[in-house]
Amino acid sequence: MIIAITRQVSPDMSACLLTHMEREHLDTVVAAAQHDAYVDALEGMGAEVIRLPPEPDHPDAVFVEDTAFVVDEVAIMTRPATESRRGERGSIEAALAPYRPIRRIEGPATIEGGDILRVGRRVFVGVSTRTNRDGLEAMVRELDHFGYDVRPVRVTGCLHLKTAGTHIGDGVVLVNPEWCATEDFEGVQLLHVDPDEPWAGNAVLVEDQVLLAEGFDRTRERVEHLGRRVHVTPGTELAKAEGGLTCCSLLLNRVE
Ligand code: CIR
Repeated sequence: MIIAITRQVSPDMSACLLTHMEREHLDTVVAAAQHDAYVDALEGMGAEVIRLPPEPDHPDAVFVEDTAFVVDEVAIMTRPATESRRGERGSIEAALAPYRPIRRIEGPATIEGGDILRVGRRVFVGVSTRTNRDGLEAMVRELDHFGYDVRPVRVTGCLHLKTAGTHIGDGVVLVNPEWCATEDFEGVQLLHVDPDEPWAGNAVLVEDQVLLAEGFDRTRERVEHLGRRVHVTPGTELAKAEGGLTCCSLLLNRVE
């Protein structure tokens, strides 16, 4: 069973951080409806969803993925690069504490969950504007003794590594090769997104099912061609805050 920790959209979401995108009008009512659809989709895929209340003082708090990285052995609280996002961590740590021992990344490391891509026992860490080399090294220290092989991947054209690519099961990473150094991926198979769908690489894997954002039909065909069952959900309003699908949940295996 997969547990998905989610958090409702902040009423102040339109004040979100933006790095690679221009600010557009963001309708928080539409964003909240899309978030509800996302939660429904996760439930439809068999996840048990925990819905945390919104954080009115943290516009980006819906993007819970960035505050932690969870494996079966441990939950590691990250250290977001922007001070404004660090206050999101307390409530996430409290939500994770019943399930995992907690570790915390300390400065000068900065690292955000959107830059951490696990494929089995390999953990790829995006070196980006949000995750620095100290962040990478901190992850090696935290995970090496559990037998995880942690390696860097250079992020070149987007916010986080997982904006560019995500694991869609069986060691396959769905990726936009324009946005990260794909030669840094070792030991995985790459499936490129359709070149006309640059944002399609951010997919959520629940067991053996894949959730894609609506509107990426050509990439969807590529994923289905691999035999995956694909679900879709609307993500346009959340995308205006530079967030994708993975950002909106922290997934963990229920470990007995
Ligand atoms: C930020 O800039 O931090 C938010 N507006 C978007 C975070 C998206 N998170 C993710 O890709 N994991």
